[in-house]
Amino acid sequence: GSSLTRKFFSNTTKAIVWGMQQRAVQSMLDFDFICRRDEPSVVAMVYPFTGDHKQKYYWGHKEILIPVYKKMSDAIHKNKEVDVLVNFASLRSAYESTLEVLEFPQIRTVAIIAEGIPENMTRKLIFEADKKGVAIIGPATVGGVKPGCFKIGNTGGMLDNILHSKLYRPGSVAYVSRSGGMSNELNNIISKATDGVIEGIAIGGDRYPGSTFMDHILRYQADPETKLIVLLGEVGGTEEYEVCAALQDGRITKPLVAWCIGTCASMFTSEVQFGHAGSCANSDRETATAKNKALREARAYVPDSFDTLGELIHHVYSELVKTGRVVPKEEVPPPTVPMDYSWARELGLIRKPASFMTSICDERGQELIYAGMPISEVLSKEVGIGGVISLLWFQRCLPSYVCKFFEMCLMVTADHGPAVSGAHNTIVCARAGKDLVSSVVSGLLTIGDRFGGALDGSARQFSEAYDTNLHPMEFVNKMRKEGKLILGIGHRVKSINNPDVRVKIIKEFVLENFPACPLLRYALEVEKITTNKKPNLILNVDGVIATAFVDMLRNSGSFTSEEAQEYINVGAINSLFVLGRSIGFIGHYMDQKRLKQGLYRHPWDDISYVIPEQYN
Ligand code: Q5B
Repeated sequence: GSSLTRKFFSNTTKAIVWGMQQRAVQSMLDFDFICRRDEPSVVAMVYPFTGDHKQKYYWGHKEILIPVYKKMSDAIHKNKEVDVLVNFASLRSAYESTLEVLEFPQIRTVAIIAEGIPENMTRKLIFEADKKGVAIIGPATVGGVKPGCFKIGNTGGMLDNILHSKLYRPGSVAYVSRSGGMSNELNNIISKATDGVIEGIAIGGDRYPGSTFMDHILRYQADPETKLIVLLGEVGGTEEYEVCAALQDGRITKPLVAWCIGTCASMFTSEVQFGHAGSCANSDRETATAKNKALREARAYVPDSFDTLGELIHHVYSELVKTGRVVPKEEVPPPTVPMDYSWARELGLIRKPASFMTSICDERGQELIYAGMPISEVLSKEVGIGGVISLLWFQRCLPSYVCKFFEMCLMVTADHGPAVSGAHNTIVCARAGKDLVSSVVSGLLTIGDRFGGALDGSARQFSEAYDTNLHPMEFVNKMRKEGKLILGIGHRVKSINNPDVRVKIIKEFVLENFPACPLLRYALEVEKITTNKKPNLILNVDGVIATAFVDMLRNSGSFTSEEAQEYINVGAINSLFVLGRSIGFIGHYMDQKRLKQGLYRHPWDDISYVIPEQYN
């Protein structure tokens, strides 16, 4: 590894992050903010799989944009002040991206997060970096932290952890560990036992770390602000013996507290490979116990176990304070960083009225739920389309005769030929080259009081007349007096001489199966009067469905009278025709496309031109 004694990070360090690591970048920016840095430490990201663009991050309360570059060279050339790369590339691309960045002399420190990079490749990277005097932290590490200055990626964990370990301001204790997870524990232990961490590096768990314990310990030795050094070694490797040598030959003079984890390895009868690639003792010398013994003999402060590491650090630190070598600084509270909304909500700290409410369908769980019924049950109970309608439109399971009624209505209204307003529009639209949705919508938009959408008005008119005890004749006369058409009455082509079979089918089913159908019976009385005047003034398909629908709402026992009225008021009665006829419109769209019909133009001989003759 490189023996660089320079400072790696300051409170003006600027870095580039390789990889789309939005959480890590936000965590670095939040750290910067609580450290009271003037500017964010991350100035750019590199991600070769998208084009150049910008990403939004928080800087305290504000939102800022950080550019993402496709090419490393662009990121580096546009940010001359950057000297650190935090490389989140995967084990497959970490080698190449690190080699690439070593071509740019402005980059002085590279943190490699990936675990599992082949050892021969890591060694090549170390060789190249050494030649160029570039420091490498990692691979297989979370990185490191310099309180008050800079944080690599996810080091230190969540913000509350960072605040708890007071990493927002420097202390006087520097540490080096292999493990990233244990570095978090050290942040905690050191913050409790002393005035806090001044710098902490996790060199990573690989057999060939880019920088070594010694590299960092010698940096800490050279830094006048560092008063106490903590080393957390582990089973495997022999580097701790170099630390012993440096303690003995005077290269390390600052107090050094050390512990090697993995002493439990001796309890196993066979050789133990711990989690890190490098944590396996290949000889007695590499065991944690042997290394702890050597460190103790070399004048390091070594506790009896990891459990008392904090006490020992506190003891050594207290001596430094007593002798005046450490003068604890006054605590200044860090600025607050607003908590992320989603996190605060998860912790139950905040609530907010939802801007959206829904009461029919829940797709968040493993299984889609229609009004309380899981979709598997919808299918296993064979509730049919009618059952799905009762769940999604009315939030309840309606009796099976009602579901059957819905399905029959959909079937009889599904289509009534190409000549009716809606189908005609769909066909013209499809022939103009439009898509399915546009063509179907064009047809649906014709549904209204005159064509197919007379159900709502019909339900209203008939129920109002019935509820106010108007005799059918009085109702017909009243409507005529007011110059209003009775909605649900009359048809262009159907009449008593050419009865509408659809009406007959629905009427017979309803009369037979509904517990009561006073409104339909009332409408049939009205029909007797209107057909007496003109044979085409029959109760039409809209009228029969509308009055039966109201009878269902009022007499099925599934709705209160208020609920029944609500559906009439909100215009829900057209629903069955709208849904049914959509089937036909889709059919007409497909048919026109299948028949390869060209653009429709209405023939002139079918248009009567009645232009005012202004100049006569
Ligand atoms: N008169 C449907 O009229 C139609 C009267 C009436 C009192 C009435 C007309 C009407 C109400 C709306 C309605 C749904 C325009 C129809 C449907 C789906 C469809 C369509 C399809 C499918 C037909 C002649 C004389 C006049 C009028 C009087 C007419 N209707 N009086 N109440 N309701 N109905 N729409 O034949 O004295 O001579 O001046 O608006 O329910 O859309 O297949 O085509 O599945 O796609 O053009 O079935 O009834 O009759 O307007 O020339 O009137 O009867 O006042 O009296 P017509 P008009 P007068 S189903």
